[in-house]
Amino acid sequence: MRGGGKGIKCVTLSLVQFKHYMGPPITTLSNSSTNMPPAKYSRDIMRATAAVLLVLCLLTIGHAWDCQIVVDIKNLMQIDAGLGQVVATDTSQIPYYLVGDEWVRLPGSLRHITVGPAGIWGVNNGNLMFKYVAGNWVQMATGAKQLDAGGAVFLVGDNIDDTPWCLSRSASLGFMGPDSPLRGIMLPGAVKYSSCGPFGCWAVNKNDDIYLMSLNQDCQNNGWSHIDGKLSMIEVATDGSVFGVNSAGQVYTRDGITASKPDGTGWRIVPMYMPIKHVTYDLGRLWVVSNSGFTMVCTH
Ligand SMILES: [Ca+2]
Repeated sequence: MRGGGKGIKCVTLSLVQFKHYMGPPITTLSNSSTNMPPAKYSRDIMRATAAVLLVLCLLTIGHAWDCQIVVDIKNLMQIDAGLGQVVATDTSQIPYYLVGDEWVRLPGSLRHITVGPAGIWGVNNGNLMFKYVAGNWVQMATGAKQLDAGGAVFLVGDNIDDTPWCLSRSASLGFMGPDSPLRGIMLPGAVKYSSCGPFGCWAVNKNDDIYLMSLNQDCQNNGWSHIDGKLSMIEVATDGSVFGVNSAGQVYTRDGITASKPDGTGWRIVPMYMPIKHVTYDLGRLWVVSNSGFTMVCTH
């Protein structure tokens, strides 16, 4: 399936118009002997219009994503990709890890899972937080609603009251069980979903307002900066790319993000044929989960 978006539809439309302008209506005009010059003029205008439309649409297609439905998994709740790995949970709270085309079931029951430089982490229905260690889940003492291992060194979770916090690089990498030293540092503000990358952590609050914070490996920071727009979830890739979904199910990506301009330059829509509830990006692949339970992987 090509779910890449308006670019494909646009070319189809312009070819139909092109055919329409170059076909029978033009001939009819040309054959009406009473009015040759205007007919030729009209034909030229129409040709030019069709050509311009075609060029515009080909420009659009340059930004389009080509999406394929992932047929081997259904009813995903959420998906996360990082460092070449892909993990997901479904609506029955079963965690999965992608191997080849096969979605291998991981042990336990989770409603949120994340993979990245900080390892593989998850949260269960009771807001208990776990790290994947030697093929099993070991529990961390702190509760969380959602967390992200996508930062270069640390992860940020959101407690059930939306209080964000940060685990230092040494604590997140070194965590191996209940006896590990644990120093979570509370962050200011209230966020419902957050995700970290090499140039900072992005978050959204309960009003879908968007914020960005830069943290060092010991969680030192200068607070949140407000970013324009509204999103209901947001994910940062290991390369710093940012993708999010708004309450209408539209997917957006942030343009112009660099180390020296971590907030980028503006939002750009990623056209999708159906409403999307979750998105993640890693190594050229955009993974999306639709409201209706389809999972698609998109490239461009
Ligand atoms: Ca992530």
